[in-house]
Amino acid sequence: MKSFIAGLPKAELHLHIEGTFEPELMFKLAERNGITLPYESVEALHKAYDFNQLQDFLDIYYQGMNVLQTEQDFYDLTWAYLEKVNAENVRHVEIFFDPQGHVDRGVAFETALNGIHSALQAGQDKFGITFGIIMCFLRHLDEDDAFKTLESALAHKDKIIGVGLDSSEMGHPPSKFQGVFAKAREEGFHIVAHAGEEGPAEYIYEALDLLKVERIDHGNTSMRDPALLKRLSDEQMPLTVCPLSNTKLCVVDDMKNHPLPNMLAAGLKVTINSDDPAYFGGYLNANYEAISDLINNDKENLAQLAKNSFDAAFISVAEKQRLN
Ligand code: ES4
Ligand code: ZN
Repeated sequence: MKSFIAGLPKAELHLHIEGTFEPELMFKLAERNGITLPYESVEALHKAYDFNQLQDFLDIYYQGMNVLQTEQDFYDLTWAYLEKVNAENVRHVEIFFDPQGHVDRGVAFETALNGIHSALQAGQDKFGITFGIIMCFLRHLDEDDAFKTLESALAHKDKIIGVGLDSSEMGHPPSKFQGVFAKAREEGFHIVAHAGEEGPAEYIYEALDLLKVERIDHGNTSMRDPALLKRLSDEQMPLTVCPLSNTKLCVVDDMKNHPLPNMLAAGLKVTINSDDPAYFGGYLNANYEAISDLINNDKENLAQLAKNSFDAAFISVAEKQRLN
């Protein structure tokens, strides 16, 4: 099954580039930038990756990204990810970055964006991996801050295809960002949002109705609402599901109880993704492997999930057919 999964052409649609920051590279860049990490070793850092909920992870994730200072750092981070997924037969990536996580500590929007973009361009040239960049607003910050971030992005529409919403979900519903997403839509950006990872099904309705998302990132708590499941199925609204993230952040208590089979039974357009692979213990193939048993190691089901990843991507029909 491992080799079948490895051989499938796949797209990754839910990946935070800052979440691909492996401890080894973190220590290397910390040294290059004269930063002392609050951990003695790679092993000590690994040991800190023990989370009971989303916020536990986010605290460590924001601490880790402090090491990223220069355009070269962002390039090296992105390049390391591309080398990994190229070996996994990932053919297309749509990756998130968190501009506010950098700008708020004095690193220019362009430093992050240009480093990420030039590595993706090099990856397309060398490996043939096509790409899009989606910037996410941090939902724990206010809407004014998101508006400022959107303003910064307008000069870079050639490099940014979409806008998303991430960070601490509880207490920060999509409705808080209705205005800035309306503006992002007017400006022609694709729209996605994390919803229903920890937050209630109500947040998924808000993402659909108020933000007018084209995909739901996670969407797990839709399982509690049959009417919502019917709607997601009727609309064939893609869900970017992240199995290893779900168990690592205790959204799901055990992979045996992952809702994926029920999502498929409900007719949802599910895709499999890695979210923050350096923190959650596996890249894309590992996420497919994690759920393979749950769908009886059925090759047709696995191939369908991979096909869904192209169907749900922000690419033309011709590209979907070429890549899949
Ligand atoms: C995230 Cl797993 C997850 N959820 C919400 N925000 C995030 N940012 C990075 N990873
Ligand atoms: Zn995510």
